[in-house]
Amino acid sequence: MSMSNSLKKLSSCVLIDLDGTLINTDGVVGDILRKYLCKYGKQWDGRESLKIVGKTPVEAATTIVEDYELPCKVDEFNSEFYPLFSAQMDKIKSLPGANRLIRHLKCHGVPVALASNSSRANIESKISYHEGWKECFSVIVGSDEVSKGKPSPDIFLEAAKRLKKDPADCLVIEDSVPGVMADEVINSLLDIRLEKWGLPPFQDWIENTLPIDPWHIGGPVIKGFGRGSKVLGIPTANLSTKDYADELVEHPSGVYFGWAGLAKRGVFKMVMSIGWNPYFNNKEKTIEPWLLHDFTEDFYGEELRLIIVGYIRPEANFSSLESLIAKIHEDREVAEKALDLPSYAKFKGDPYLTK
Ligand code: ADP
Ligand code: RBF
Ligand code: MG
Repeated sequence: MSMSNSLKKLSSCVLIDLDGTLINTDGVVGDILRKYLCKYGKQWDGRESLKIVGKTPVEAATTIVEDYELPCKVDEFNSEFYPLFSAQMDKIKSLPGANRLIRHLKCHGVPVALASNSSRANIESKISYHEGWKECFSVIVGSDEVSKGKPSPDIFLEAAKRLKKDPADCLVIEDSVPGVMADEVINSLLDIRLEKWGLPPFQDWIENTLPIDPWHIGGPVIKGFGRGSKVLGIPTANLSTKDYADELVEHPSGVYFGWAGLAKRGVFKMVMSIGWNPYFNNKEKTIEPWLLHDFTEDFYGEELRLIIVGYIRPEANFSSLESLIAKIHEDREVAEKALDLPSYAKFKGDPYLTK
């Protein structure tokens, strides 16, 4: 996810991309292609979605037909793919922070243009499944309305023109477009600080935490890498990730907090990392909750229930182990304090935690 602003000066409006930025199109596209390619005896490699999301319809189809050596023409592929895609459009979910962002901009009267490589008709269908979204965009530009799609700047220039703004006054929010330079790269929409770009700041951060829609996960505590207590002095009761594959894709990596329940031991405050732990460069996304309590024994295999109520920061890399440890202790203090606020404390009694 990147944000770019050509001169890094104050912006008065926003040009925003749709697929991969506001909605998670990959999931539905992947499901369709997995089945579709079977027909030709080919197997969909999920990583390919990186190559096609954000492309114009013709470019995306060309990539698939060529990469999989399909015995059909690009327009034949498209005439079969689009009806399947349209039938599944209602299943495309908004990305975390998308609703919050566009509603905030609308509420503060900041003009927003939706600038996407999809066709205009497809953009309109996709957003029709998200209540209140259409009204949030003053302008919509699709790739069929300009001569060249992204990474050519035509779509953005046309969007600025229709907003009656100078392109230099526009903040562009976009997931990665190859070949486009960004002024700032962020991990997810949760990390946008609009005030940096001269736009009205979000007012929903409380005491350095961002409330999220509570997320419930639970399962037996599994063995991790064996380094939490040993290397960091910070034990983390890992949960299996394969049981939450879909949720993990949906939730940005980062540091979160909430409540943790162990049926025989009680309910405890908890701060956790979800992600690849850049300092250790894990190959897989892990879920690592640190329960803020001194236990006298391990509890491997016990059912651990979590209600994740807020977000603190993106995962980071550190120049030393000491600085990683110091940051995690800072996260602990933030979480410990925030969880006493009524809006977070109220989840402590939720029966999900101990049932
Ligand atoms: P692993 O790599 O196997 O996860 P850790 O060194 O991270 O090992 O230690 C985690 C284990 O320590 C947990 O699975 C749990 O059994 C135990 N443990 C003890 N105290 C805590 C705590 N406060 N928070 C989380 N786990 C704890
Ligand atoms: N690891 C990182 O590489 N970068 C981080 O920013 C980071 N933040 C963490 C925050 C918390 C609250 C916790 C509990 C862990 C964090 N870790 C982070 C993960 C830590 O590396 C992990 O617990 C160990 O790798 C043990 O498996
Ligand atoms: Mg652990």
